[in-house]
Amino acid sequence: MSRFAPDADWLAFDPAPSVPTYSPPRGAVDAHCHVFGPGERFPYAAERKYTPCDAPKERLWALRDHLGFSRNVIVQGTCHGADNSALIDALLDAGDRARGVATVRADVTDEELARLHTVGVRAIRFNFVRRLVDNLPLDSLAAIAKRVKALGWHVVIYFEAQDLPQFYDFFAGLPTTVVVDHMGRPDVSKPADGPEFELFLRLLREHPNIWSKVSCPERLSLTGPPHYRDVVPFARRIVERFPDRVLWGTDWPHPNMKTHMPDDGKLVDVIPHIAPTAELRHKLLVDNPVALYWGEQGDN
Ligand code: 0GY
Repeated sequence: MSRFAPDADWLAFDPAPSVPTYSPPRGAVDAHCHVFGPGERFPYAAERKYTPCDAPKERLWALRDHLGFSRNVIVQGTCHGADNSALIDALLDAGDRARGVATVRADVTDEELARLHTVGVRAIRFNFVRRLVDNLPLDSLAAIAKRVKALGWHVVIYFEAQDLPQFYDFFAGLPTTVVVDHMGRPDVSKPADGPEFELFLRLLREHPNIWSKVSCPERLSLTGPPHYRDVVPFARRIVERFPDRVLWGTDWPHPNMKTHMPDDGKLVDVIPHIAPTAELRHKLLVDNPVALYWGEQGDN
C-alpha cells in the first residue's frame, strides 16, 4: 500500500503519469479534479461511501505543471461530505490559480457562504449518484440553489444517464448556470445517436444555461485505455454542438476506480479526439472555464 493510501478501498493514483503528446494551450484549466485529505489533517466524513487514497494539494499542483495546465477547478468529493476544509486549504494555497466547487447543507449560514466565496468557491455540487450519497431532498437543494445564485455562483450536478428522466424537470428548473459532470454518465454500450443520449442532448439544447464536462472516459469506457475510443463519439458530439458550454478535467485522483488507474498523460491525449480543432480546444480548455470560474479576471 502506498503512503498516500493507508486505508483506501480503491486504487491509488498513478504516481508517474506520462508526459502527454498533446500540449494544452497557454492558460488551460483542469476543470474537474479533487484534493483528498491528507486524512490525518482533514479527516474523511463519517458518512462517506468510500475511503480514498490521500490526494494532497501539492501532488495536484505537480500534476498540473507536469501536464501543461495553468489552473485547477477543485471539486469537493463526497468522501469529505460537507466539510470543505481540505478544499479551502488548497484554494488558499493556490491563490488565483484555482477555484472551488463546494458541498453545503441546507443550514449553511450566509457567513459561511461569504467565506467560501472569499477563498475562491464559485459553485456548489449536487450529487445524485446513488452509490455515493444518501437521498437528497429536492426542495432543500432548490433552496440552496436560490441562495447561491445571489452570489453569482452556479450548480454542478452529478448523475447517471438512467436517472435523467427522473430528475429532468428538476435540472431544467434550476435558476443558475448548471454544469453536468462527465456528460451525465452515458452508457457507452448504447449508440451516441440513440434515445438515451438524445435526452441528454435535448437537455442542453433546450436549456442554454446548462453546460457539460466532457470528462471521465476512464469511468465510462468499456474498450478502455489508452484511447477510450468508445467514449470519444459522445464527447465529440457535445463539443461540436455546444462549443461554448463545455469543460474538461482530469478527475484526478480518480476516486473509486477499481479496475484500472488511468495515466493522466494519456487522458490529456484524448482531448484532440474530442475537440478536433484548435479553436474548439481553446474554448474547452481556456475560454469557457475562465469565463465561468474567473469572470472578468480571465486574462490574468
Ligand atoms: C468523480 C466521480 C466519483 C466520485 C465523486 O464526489 C465523489 O466522491 O465524484 C465517482 O465515484 O464516480 O467525479 O470524481
